[in-house]
Amino acid sequence: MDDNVLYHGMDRRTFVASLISGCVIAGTGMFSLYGDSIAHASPEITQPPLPYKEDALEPYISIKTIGFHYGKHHKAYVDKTNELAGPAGLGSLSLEEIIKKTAGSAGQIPIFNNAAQAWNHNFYWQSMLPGANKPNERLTKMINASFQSYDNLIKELQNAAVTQFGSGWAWLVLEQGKLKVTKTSNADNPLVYGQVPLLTLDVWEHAYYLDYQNRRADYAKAVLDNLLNWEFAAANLPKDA
Ligand code: MN3
Repeated sequence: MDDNVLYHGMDRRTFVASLISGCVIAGTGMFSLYGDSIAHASPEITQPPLPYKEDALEPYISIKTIGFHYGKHHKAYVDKTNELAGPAGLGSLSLEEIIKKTAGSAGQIPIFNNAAQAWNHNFYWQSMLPGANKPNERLTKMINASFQSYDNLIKELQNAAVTQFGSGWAWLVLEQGKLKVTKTSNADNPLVYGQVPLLTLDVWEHAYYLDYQNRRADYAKAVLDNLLNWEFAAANLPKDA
């Protein structure tokens, strides 16, 4: 075997010196060098724990849906991001950095899709909370300025959720100091448009099909009326917005 392959481009003397100084670690069936592993290591993107128990959003979202959605779909996006980002030289970046770095790059679509989906789901779980809560005074003023009323905002979010064609997301974002409702397709994400996401609603079929089958509107209404986490939205507002 070619030494250059085995030792990642280092000559044998450097390799042995690295071994002695403790800078070589055993990887999966082959040696990987420490310096090399900083540039190419698998990133350690982790799936944050759910902020509540799996049955906490019942009866609006069932424990069965959460089990599949968090335990299978979301986990798969995190795993795939870790699998793809390291070999692409993005191993030392945070999830948000991976998203921004790969957005719009034709050769990196699979990495972007998985990283953005991992991030979007992190954000989605936090966008919901069992038990009704309301926007604080600061957010209420901003909502009234942009939508005239809270009810109008909810109508716009409902409309975005229902009219998103195919898989995607409905969002409440801050753009140039004003609140705005948007929708994105598939994995796409407001971060790459310079917007600040405040809340999101997953409208992929896997988010609602077990509970609502084809009735996306009923799922959206149930979440918007009962589960929005306005404390999370307020915490996402920049201090100077
Ligand atoms: Mn989803």
